[in-house]
Amino acid sequence: MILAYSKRFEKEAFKEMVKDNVKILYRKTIEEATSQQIFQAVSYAVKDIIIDDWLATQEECRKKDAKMVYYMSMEFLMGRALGNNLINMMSYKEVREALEDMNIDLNVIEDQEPDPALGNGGLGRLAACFLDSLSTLNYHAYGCGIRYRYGMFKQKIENGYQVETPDEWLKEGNPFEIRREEYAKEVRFGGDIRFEKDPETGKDIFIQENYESVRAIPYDMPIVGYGNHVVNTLRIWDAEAITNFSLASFDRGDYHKAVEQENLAKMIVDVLYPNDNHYAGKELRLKQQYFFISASLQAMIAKYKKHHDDIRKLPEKVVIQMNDTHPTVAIPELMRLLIDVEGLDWDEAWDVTTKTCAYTNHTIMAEALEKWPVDLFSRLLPRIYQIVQEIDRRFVSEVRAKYPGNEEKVKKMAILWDSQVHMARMAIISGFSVNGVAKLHTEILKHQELKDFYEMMPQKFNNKTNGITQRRFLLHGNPLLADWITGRIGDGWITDLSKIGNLKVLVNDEQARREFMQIKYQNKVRLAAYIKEHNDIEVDSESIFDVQVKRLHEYKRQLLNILHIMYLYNQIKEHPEMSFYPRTFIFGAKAAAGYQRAKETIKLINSVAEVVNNDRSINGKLKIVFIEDYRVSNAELIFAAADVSEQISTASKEASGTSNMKFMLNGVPTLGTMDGANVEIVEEVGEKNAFIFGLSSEEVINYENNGGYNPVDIYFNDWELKRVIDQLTDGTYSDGDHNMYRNLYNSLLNTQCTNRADTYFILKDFRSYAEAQKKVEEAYRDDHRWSKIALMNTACSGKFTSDRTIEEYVEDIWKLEKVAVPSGQ
Ligand code: 26V
Repeated sequence: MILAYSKRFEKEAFKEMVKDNVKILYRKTIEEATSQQIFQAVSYAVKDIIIDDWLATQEECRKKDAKMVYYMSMEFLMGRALGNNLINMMSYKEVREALEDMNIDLNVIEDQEPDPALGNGGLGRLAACFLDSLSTLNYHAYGCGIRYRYGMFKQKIENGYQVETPDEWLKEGNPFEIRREEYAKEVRFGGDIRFEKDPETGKDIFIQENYESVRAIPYDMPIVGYGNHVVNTLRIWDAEAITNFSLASFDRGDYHKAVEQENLAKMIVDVLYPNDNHYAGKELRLKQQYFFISASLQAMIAKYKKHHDDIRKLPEKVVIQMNDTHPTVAIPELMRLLIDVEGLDWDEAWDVTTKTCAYTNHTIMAEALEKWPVDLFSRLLPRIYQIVQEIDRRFVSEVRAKYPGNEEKVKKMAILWDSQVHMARMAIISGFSVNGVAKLHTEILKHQELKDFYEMMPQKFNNKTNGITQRRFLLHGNPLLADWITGRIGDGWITDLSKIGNLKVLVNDEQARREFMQIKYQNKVRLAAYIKEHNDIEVDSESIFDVQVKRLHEYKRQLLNILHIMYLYNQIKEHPEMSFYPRTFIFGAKAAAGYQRAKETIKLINSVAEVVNNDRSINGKLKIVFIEDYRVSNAELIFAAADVSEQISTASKEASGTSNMKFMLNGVPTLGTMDGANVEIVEEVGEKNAFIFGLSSEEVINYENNGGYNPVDIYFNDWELKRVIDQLTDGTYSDGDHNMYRNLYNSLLNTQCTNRADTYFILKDFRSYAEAQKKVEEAYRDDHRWSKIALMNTACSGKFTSDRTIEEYVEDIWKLEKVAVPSGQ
């Protein structure tokens, strides 16, 4: 007999727990409770069971004194917790049956949970996958971030336009979190720095005066490993005012200060900045960064000192991974804590800091590079700024020693340059590791963007190709396929995705392929029902589901996709007799609220959809669906149901991409450029199981550096493409309005608009994209061939698990040891 994960998940016991919780929380019987109340009751029951393992994990890690990683990130795009926790506790089916006994549908209950959307896109979701893998692989880890009151905005589509509404994810309370009042920390901003000599030691003591401060209060969320009783912690910080004055005797000054601090505290954690790959330089953003970093590092040092007395040995027990430059103030803040609080001298503190911090780069987009004006930075963080100056001073003299007379090097490498603090430079100079997120991306960093640093310190650079967790994106998101795979090759793939390669032998087994495609079809029906419910559009589940879901950004080229759809529509209209396999083009994308062209692209997609979907003359051959509020929960349905994975960024611009991997895992071939991790996907699956087109990254970079590309030449030489582009301004998709898409039109053709027209080579790649799309259609018409392609994609996806990525981080950067945890029951 297989033992239950926990006795408390056994049917009758679990049912009792849920009933008790409904009674205690709501004074109701299970029959009277609403779905939301049942969700809360079930979640509390699950949390209760998790807590025993959580305690056991802490205890084991303490006993073993295992080194741990602090994964510092402004974003954790966790997605819903209930279903995932049940999956990882191997109790999803038991709980589903227990609830069925009480006439409750677990799917409905799961749907009550808001998506904790504390992230924008790839970078935040990667952090969430990493936490899942860390726990599953028995490593001790903390995720540290911010408990934003409002996460990523909710997207509504009104009249074709994106409308943002607040994401009130905490409205009903979060049953999985625990507030840890006892670990609150104070964080100080602004004021003046005065220094005194310590009469005993003669050392400088730095005293901050006239500052504002807030209290940081941690909320802990459990991160449950798969089937191993390991529970790590995601610690997200809330802010409160420090009210240490007496209300009875307040004078005006105190009162004003109190109100100000109250406001500061509220504002700091109020909202996640909804920008992705675009840096805006907002003061509040820097406050957020310092707030969670200072609190996390204070907590980290306090935890270390509980069981260790030599702070110089900190790097033996902890490592800090900085998720992009957003947490880079960790470097000067750690220096400050070591020098000003722990009493180390500069060299000792520098030794500790540089052995503790490592940096991951996630983008080469110039507009995403984080830089802070010196006046803002020094006003907000006066002591931190002094430390940055000293780090910079020492580094610049190293550069001058190494490259005498070469001031160009200083200009390109100094942390402080042009009255700005360059965060990536600080991260590279002060960390012991710099990694990119896919092979191609890392090569571009080494030889283009970060060339000077690579030349000076090549040993720091390494690649860690991203990955995704198969637990959420297959086991939870695609239960039919997960069961089928387990039936065929056993369940080893759940914790060792390389085993999925055992499916390769089935590629010539017709029966197996038929079953595989049958599951795909059922998932398409499931998504079609979602689309019917949310968009009121009927889609044909027999048509090709061609999907592009990701943040809306010009470099990701949703515009190329929709222009091509406009082109297909023209063709079908012109040649009604032409053979054309029915297609459903599915989009999902949020645009940053202030990103005009991105928003225009959403409107364009919806306008084309409106025209095409209502044109009865094309017999439903083309359908276009824009899925509102694309997020982790509906993503799971989408990946499972897709036939074609659109990964069409301008080569060199997408650092890695991770949706490409989620599609692949679910048996979806890539239609894409040789960019980011697409390159490695093709390497794994083979060219004949992917559809590749477009300029290479070398070609793009070459045009960027040397010129020689003029989209206007293409426009005048390709009348079909010209017609599509002209349709942007001739009123076809705008009820006669000639200006609605003028910006998009200009972005493609008008040099005055940007430094170069068609910055992202849409016209250049158009024909090659259209060709690749034709090949997709051809392949799809051939059932045999297509089912092989689909199955091969799943079978070759083993490399792209975040488990592999995490093992590489552990081996090359973090040097952690595994911790075994006995069941906490
Ligand atoms: C930058 C900024 C600038 C300030 C405002 C908020 C904000 C938020 C995010 C970013 C940088 C985003 C970088 C990013 O998400 N990169 C993506 O990282 C994925 C995981 O490594 C990777 O798969 C994607 O290719 C890459 O675009």
